[in-house]
Amino acid sequence: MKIERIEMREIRLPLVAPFETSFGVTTGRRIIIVKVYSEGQTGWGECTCNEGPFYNHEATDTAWIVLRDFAGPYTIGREIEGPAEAGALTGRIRGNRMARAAIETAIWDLEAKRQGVPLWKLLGGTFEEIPCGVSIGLQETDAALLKKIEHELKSGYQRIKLKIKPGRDYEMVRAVRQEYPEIALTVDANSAYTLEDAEMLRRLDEFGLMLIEQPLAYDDIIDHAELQRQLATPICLDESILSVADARKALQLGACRIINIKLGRVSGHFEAQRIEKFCRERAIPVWSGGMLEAGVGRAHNIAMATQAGFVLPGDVSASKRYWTQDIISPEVEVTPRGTIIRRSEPGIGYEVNEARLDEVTVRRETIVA
Ligand code: OSB
Ligand code: MG
Repeated sequence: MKIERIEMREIRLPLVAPFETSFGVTTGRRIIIVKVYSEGQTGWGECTCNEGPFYNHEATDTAWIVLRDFAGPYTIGREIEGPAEAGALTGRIRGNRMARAAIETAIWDLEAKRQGVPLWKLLGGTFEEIPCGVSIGLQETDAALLKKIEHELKSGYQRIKLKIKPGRDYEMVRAVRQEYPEIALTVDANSAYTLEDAEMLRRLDEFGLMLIEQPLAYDDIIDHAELQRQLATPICLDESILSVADARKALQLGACRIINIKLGRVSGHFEAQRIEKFCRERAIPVWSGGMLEAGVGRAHNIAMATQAGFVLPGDVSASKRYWTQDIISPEVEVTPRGTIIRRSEPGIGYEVNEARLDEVTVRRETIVA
């Protein structure tokens, strides 16, 4: 297989509600969507980086340059056996995994369409439906947060994740636990703490959280290992895990007991599969993270999460939680039991709504041999 053409475009999509984390507020997304062409087939990928370099080093504009000037040209016209080799074409690029993954994942979609099979099947997925949770951003007040939680539970979501930061942590989680003593509850700090906060983090143990996500620095596993020794609550790493090598080192050190896999953060489906397998063989649960994706990225996450190691509810929720209108058809829907049912159509299983895509596109670039 040879990729003959890559079209990239930036779209702008306002979020239905602002999303606040410890590193900032997002009100609208600037997303790069990639379409790859080979022998009459096409495949779609989404670059999952944020607008600014605050979650990790990547940002929409830097990803645009990496895609246009490096990852795209390195991919075009090169003969590969299949999508498992796509990542290696851009492997000399350091970091910038979300930019690289936009192309890598698009090639997986293309290959699945070429074979006429759903992407989940090509990936070896087994689950017919995947369990879903929601990630709720920081709210002004506990009352506002409780109202959001009530709404999401009524929709059927199986797990609630709360964003926390210094000053919005122990008391806030206590207020939620008082109202909902039984629900599956997690918290995500996005690296807002240091070991000096260990005492407060230890006190969170009393709330029986399913996990605490990335409490310490994005590039640290040493301090996380120290913290995990002090906590009963399992630590789940997000930002710190970029590869199966990172997963191996983190688990070897005892820096976490659970791993969140984000396709972009780990450079695409190939590396995500390696992490899933490594963790599954060691009974380490994994789950699909989310990056406020539009439909293409969301569809890839759904396919990924059908793989057997994805035993915990993911941050993969319905399109309507984010967008007034998504870029795919049908939009992603969640069942009343809080699951998403895998699709039987070839590739990612959702049609890209190109008219909708054109409507929200602000720039384009085409890369050809
Ligand atoms: O840490 O999981 C995170 C969104 C943007 C950046 C980082 C994170 C998140 C989320 C949202 O938690 C998950 C989603 O609903 O897509
Ligand atoms: Mg996270």
